[in-house]
Amino acid sequence: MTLTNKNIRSEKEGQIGLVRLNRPQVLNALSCELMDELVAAIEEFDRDDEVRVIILTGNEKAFAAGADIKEMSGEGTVSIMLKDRFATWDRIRNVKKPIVAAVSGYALGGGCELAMSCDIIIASESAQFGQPEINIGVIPGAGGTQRLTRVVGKHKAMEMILTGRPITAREAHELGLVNKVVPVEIYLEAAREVAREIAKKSPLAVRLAKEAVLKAFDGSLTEGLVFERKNFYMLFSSEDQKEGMRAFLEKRPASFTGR
Ligand code: DAK
Repeated sequence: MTLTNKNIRSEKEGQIGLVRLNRPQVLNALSCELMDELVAAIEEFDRDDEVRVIILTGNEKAFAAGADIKEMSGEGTVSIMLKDRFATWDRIRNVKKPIVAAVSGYALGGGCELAMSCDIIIASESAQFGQPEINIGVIPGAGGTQRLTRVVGKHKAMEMILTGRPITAREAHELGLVNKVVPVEIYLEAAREVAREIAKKSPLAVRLAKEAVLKAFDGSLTEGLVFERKNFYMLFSSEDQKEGMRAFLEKRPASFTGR
């Protein structure tokens, strides 16, 4: 069974629920509409008793190049707070079944955060992970400062978040951000392989194991996310956010003033 929405495709492969981001013209930029469709598809597989593991993927060139900058560029602090888009992202945290991210190409900004919201990450050799928000005058807003720091440690997270420079799949593997790096031709198959292995286990044990592992990250993660959100919202009052996003859309270097 294959379901095609405007921005995603989802199909059931026996016990695996496969969701593909499908906005290739903008490197799978995560628009609000795409996120709504994506989360609805994941939740449907989470409810489906036949499905044991969910795989989330993009295409060879891009897992996702981040939130949709065009959509975000006109936002101010109040408008972006009122839209409460984080509510959609939070729903991914409540998914009970394991989610395997199969990442090739760009996993940047919200794309990197989306991969980190999954439970296992299989990367192709061409994958690159990064938090480049600093280049457009903002900071990671969907958990990047918290999740990346917990996985790779303070100094590497600082370097990635403050310089905006991405890392290769191999570096990500060395840092423990990625489970496995494989040639681009087989990254999706490698994700299926691990999904099939997990699908053989007791679904109840898998569910409780996932819940318990995530507990190790919780507690102050919630506080951290609230803190990060406050700062993220605040930046939408700045001239630098407007300039950074405008410069990206106009394909020119940004000129930041610190205001
Ligand atoms: N948004 C919108 N369009 C994008 C995009 C993005 N993030 N990334 C790429 N595109 C578009 C480009 O504008 C271009 O469109 P056209 O010019 O063809 O119309 C098309 O995709 C192809 O991109 P390029 O021509 O730039 O392709 P290149 O191969 O030259 O470069 C690149 C690839 C990935 C290096 C480059 O596209 C790039 O730097 N992209 C932006 C990466 C980035 O800064 N990502 C972080 C965005 S901020 C939130 C949740 C999450 C977030 C925020 C809020 N809430 C719940 C409130 C997350 C924020 C972010 O992710």
